[in-house]
Amino acid sequence: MRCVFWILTIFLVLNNVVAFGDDPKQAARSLVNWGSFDGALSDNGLPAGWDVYPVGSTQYDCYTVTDVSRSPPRGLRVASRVPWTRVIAAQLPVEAGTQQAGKAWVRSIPGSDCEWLLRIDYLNEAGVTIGSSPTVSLRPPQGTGDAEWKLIAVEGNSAAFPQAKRLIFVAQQKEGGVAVWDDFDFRQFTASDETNLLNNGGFELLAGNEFPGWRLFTTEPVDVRLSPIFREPLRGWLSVRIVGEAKSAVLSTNRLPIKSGTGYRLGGWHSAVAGTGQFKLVFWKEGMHIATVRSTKPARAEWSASDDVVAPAETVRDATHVTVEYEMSGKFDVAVDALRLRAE
Ligand SMILES: [Ca+2]
Repeated sequence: MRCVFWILTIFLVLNNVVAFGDDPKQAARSLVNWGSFDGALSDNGLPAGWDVYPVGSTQYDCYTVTDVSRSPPRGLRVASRVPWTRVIAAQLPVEAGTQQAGKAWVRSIPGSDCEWLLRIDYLNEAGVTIGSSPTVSLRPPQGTGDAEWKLIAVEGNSAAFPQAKRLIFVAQQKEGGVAVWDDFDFRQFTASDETNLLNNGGFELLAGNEFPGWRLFTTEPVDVRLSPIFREPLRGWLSVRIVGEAKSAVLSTNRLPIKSGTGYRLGGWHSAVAGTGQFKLVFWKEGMHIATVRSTKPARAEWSASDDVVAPAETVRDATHVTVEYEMSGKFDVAVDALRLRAE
């Protein structure tokens, strides 16, 4: 039995090393045609393969400009006077067993009131949308004249929609907004078959500096900042970096409902430029704290994995909810990625 366990463990470790070292998404090229608008444009003023909806409407402007762009020479200026202007950046066949990741940069033209959405839609043979990835939305503070470039990122999994034959990568802009978009990117790659009870455990959904599904708590109003980083040890584009100083700062999910009679295991990757942090599972019965399980592996300078946060079923049998947390204290500059929560 023990022998089988070790063989399985070694297999899993080797398998992970191969998977992490050979990230198909890193190798694949973007499936968006001229995502930075530096190639040939077709009759609709956009690169081939791009579309804008509602078709034929005069209630929006959508054209490339050279005076504002994130990567010169061009960006895509969109002014929406319909409830939503939809820009389709890519439309392609979807293969079974694939995951997708899309991202785009956007900035508002000061004085306009913007709201943006990014999403992947999955279509059946007849071209009807049968499902979507989580939608990531971003709304810069109104009237601030905030003209900083912001990144929006989204990911989807075609396994959720077995009938899907095609997909579209969609950016939407709300009525009243005037903005410039640039550097669209979309990749399709072999899906991971690992189960994960966490949404956005890999920090691949991003709206500016906010990671949907995650919140940062600190004991005092000090400067603790979240930001995306592209130093990428694992599958995907993004990791979260947390920099600051506090007696205690906690990056946490919302309370996730759990099943009674089940144990849980949390895994994740982290690294620290300064200070350190640790993974935690915190169990709740309704609003009451029941138990906390912590990792014993602090973050080090280089990325390292932790898979030691284990809550046996008997310890948490009364719990109704769990929060997945990453806790820091003192002065810290840490990065976290690839959190995975499993029932066992
Ligand atoms: Ca990631």
